[in-house]
Amino acid sequence: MTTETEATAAASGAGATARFRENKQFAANTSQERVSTLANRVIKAINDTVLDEKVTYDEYNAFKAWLIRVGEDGEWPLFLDVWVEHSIVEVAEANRHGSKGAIEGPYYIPNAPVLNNPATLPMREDEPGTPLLFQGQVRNVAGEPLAGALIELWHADDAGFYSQFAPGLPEWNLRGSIIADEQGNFQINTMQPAPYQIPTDGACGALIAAAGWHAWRPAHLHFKVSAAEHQLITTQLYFEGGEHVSDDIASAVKPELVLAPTERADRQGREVTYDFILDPQ
Ligand code: MBD
Ligand code: FE
Repeated sequence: MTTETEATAAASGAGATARFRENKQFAANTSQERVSTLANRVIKAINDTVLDEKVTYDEYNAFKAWLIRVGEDGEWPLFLDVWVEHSIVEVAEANRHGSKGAIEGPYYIPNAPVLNNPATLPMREDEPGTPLLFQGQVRNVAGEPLAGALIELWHADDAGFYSQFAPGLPEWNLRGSIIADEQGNFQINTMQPAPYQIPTDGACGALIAAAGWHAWRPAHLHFKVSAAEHQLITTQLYFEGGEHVSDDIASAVKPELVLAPTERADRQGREVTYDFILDPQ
């Protein structure tokens, strides 16, 4: 048993909440009218549920207690990113033509170490798992290479844990910022991630258990890809045939985002090619 298995909901939730506060700027200039419209709709959706489903006082109090616990466990980022963010992405990319986007999730950290191409993500000397060579090109929608594009990649390890959100992992384990070459090409060596399980000991885990759902996301790689004068895309890639590719609890899998790696000629792991296409700004 490694120290990673001691990861707790409260620790990863508190980390995700603190990170969110540090990183995000909020839409402070939203009009009164817009706030009123959105708040009224959410409140109405809850009231409609109560009336349609004839929610009892016991159920209302269980709901209230659960909401309080979500905050105590620091799991608002996790809850929202698992059950809401996929719709935000759908709205955000309605008019984009480049590569499909996917949810960011709660575990992005900006300013990971910059690595020149070809790159190897920071990892432990004895990092467990199957080596994965991830390579491709960044282009614009006209098919022209985007020299010097930035590919930020972060993902879980072979046990399903993210550095900085589980104990016992080096700070930047399996996180890096890779600069594509003059042809927009990149080659990144990493380790195949494992599926991710929502912490079972927090408020989200309690909801999942009470509802009889499963707690899993398929194995995935997270990306932010950007280039001058182009729209940044946030996306994820998955692995064909992997567990939970067809029933991701976060509803974030799209067919265009499923990779089919092949065994490398040198038999030193697997490799796959995927190109990122960015829309103009
Ligand atoms: C993850 O790794 C993730 O990507 C999302 C969206 C939610 C929880 C954990
Ligand atoms: Fe993730």
